[in-house]
Amino acid sequence: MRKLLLILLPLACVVGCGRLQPPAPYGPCPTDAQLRWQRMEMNMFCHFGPNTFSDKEWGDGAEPEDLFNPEALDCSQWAAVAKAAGFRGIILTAKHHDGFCLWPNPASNHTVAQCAWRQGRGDVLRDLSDACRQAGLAFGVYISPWDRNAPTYGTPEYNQTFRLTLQSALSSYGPVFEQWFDGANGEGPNGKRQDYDWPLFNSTVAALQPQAVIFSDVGPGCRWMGNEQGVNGETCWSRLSIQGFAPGQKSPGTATLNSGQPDGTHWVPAETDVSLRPGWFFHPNEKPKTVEQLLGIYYTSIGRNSLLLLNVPPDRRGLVSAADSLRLMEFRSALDSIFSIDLAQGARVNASEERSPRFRGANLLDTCYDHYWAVTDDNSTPSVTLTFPEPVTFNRVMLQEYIPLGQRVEQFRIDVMERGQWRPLAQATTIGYKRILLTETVTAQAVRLTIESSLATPVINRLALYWDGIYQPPTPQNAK
Ligand code: FUL
Repeated sequence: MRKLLLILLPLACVVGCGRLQPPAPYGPCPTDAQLRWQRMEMNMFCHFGPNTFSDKEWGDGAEPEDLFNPEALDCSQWAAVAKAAGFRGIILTAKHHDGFCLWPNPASNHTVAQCAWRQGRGDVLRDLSDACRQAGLAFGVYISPWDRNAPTYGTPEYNQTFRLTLQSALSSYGPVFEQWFDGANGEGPNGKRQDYDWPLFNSTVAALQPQAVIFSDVGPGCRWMGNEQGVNGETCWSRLSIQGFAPGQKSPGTATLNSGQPDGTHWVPAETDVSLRPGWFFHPNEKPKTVEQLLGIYYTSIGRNSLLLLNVPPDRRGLVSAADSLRLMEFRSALDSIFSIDLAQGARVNASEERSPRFRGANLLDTCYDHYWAVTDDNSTPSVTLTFPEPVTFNRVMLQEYIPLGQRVEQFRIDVMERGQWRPLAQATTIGYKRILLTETVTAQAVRLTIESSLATPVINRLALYWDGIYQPPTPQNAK
């Protein structure tokens, strides 16, 4: 008997203690900076520069510096609009393809320092980084390697010029949360294309701003999701195999970028860049998207495991236009009206299994990010039922995987109980950081989530239900 105890006791401890421990991470996982970035959910993009004044989308680099003349520039107004709309950070086109630098870049002769605006002493990066700091917003920069003005573009020397450009932009304006690299690689003033030195560019950013998440078609911090319409894949993995690929023409196909890869070797989550207006730069004749369109984009970006980077182009005065700020406030109030009441709160939660009381099913209703539901390691198909004191009416189901431990779920379903009968409501593939399902309107006594397939034991930290009376998803009849 003693012998048996001696064998069984350590065994029980191994099993029991394992249940007390969190599940082991699965596959590549986000860094702290990537996790912080993902949790920002919605950031503002600002395309601003000579194109704002020439009414173009791509300048040719020959624009006179004095064209840039935002007489009423007020970055604190941009920040105030961004803050009120619920953005967490702002990314500015510090240098677009025309090469004009919105800050006095010593590595270029085509900058704010060469123009009459503010007697050559203006600095939009200074103004915006200060305004962001004061408003409690993060600050990021877009810097295009394609340069239609730089005389050395198309020669190895340009890579060094671009390194100095990065050095100047990234060392004088405080912390930068995201460095946005455009993969565009057209011809420069001498008709040549540049062979970009991406390892040099990325290492320069990493040395100066180690916390900055680097965006490009293939990361390494986050990836382009393959289109500029705001539509991520219904299946969207945050993993991607990036070895042997580069931004631009050497990137994986757009379909791969749109859905990521379940077996991808790196954590490179999707970012959705899309403009509030038809163009990226401000054009007086264009109008902002409708609230309906913005809600649609919200669902196909944030609702499909992506961060939303919404472009709000300041106008020629250097201000966010009244039409745009009004539309953003309408968008914000629509989001608040949909997502401020989680109809799942107050439900009784019954999980098919709980790893231990610490990882109980009720954690799904707990809004603390680090509280999640988990089961034992060999169980990858658990289910959990929420039973309501009174039937609830909803048409949106929101789920979150606890991504610090990786992304796992590859198929799940939602069933509902109406008048004592269970019936299927929805089935979908990935969850990731956040997934929002658009369902028919249903009044249910209970809701059941079943994980049907998962690459490793699932780790889910949120299940919420909402009612959206504003956005009508396209049906086959009304789809364009
Ligand atoms: C593209 C650019 O060519 C567009 O002008 C814009 O900046 C967009 C965000 O990225 O590659």
